[in-house]
Amino acid sequence: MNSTRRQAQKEQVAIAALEFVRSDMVLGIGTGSTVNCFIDALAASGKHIEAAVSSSEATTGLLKSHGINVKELNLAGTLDLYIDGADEFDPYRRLIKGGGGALTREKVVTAASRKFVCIVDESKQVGVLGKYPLPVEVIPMARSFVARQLVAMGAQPELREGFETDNGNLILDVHNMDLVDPVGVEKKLNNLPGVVTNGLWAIRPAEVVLMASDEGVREFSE
Ligand code: A5P
Repeated sequence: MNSTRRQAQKEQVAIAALEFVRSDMVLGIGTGSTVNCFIDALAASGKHIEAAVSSSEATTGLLKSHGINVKELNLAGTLDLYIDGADEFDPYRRLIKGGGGALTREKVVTAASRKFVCIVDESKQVGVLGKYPLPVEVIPMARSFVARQLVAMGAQPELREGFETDNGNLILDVHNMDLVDPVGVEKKLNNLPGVVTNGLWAIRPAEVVLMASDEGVREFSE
């Protein structure tokens, strides 16, 4: 898919997501180019939200540039809704996320939210997760140890060069991980000392995926 078509789909799905937003909400907001379209659409819609809880410094900057009030998660309690993109989604709304490196805060805000509406263009749809390299955030001193464990699992970790997360950590992009059992892999990675977060959303998939295509926006939910 060419970049103009993809951009048009991101804008289309961003507008569709506005239907889930109520004016009294404290809304969780993710990170990435699709979410940036959503923030622009929210600002342009004139819809007022009470505040947003942001998943990254980049998102916080964009929200503030639109005059949207940003609230710390610690002061917000449970959120009704979280809106974010993904790098892949499967038929069970399980995801790979973290291409932008914001996976840890994204997973925390997901967990703090009652409903996760994931917004994607059609290039993100897969039958089985794993073509997109799986991001794993590690504390710096554990980088090599974790990489060896990932190799022992049959995968090929690659350090994301010159990148530091908002939490001061590193990202290993993991190629060729067998993700036929994404829940099992997510649990296994969660248990590796030194791993902060992995980019699998399988234990807690998105409740709703909105996918834009040339035929319009399709909703996947239970
Ligand atoms: C950010 O860390 C990611 O989880 C993003 O949600 C994901 O990479 C999707 O980004 P795009 O909307 O830019 O494709």
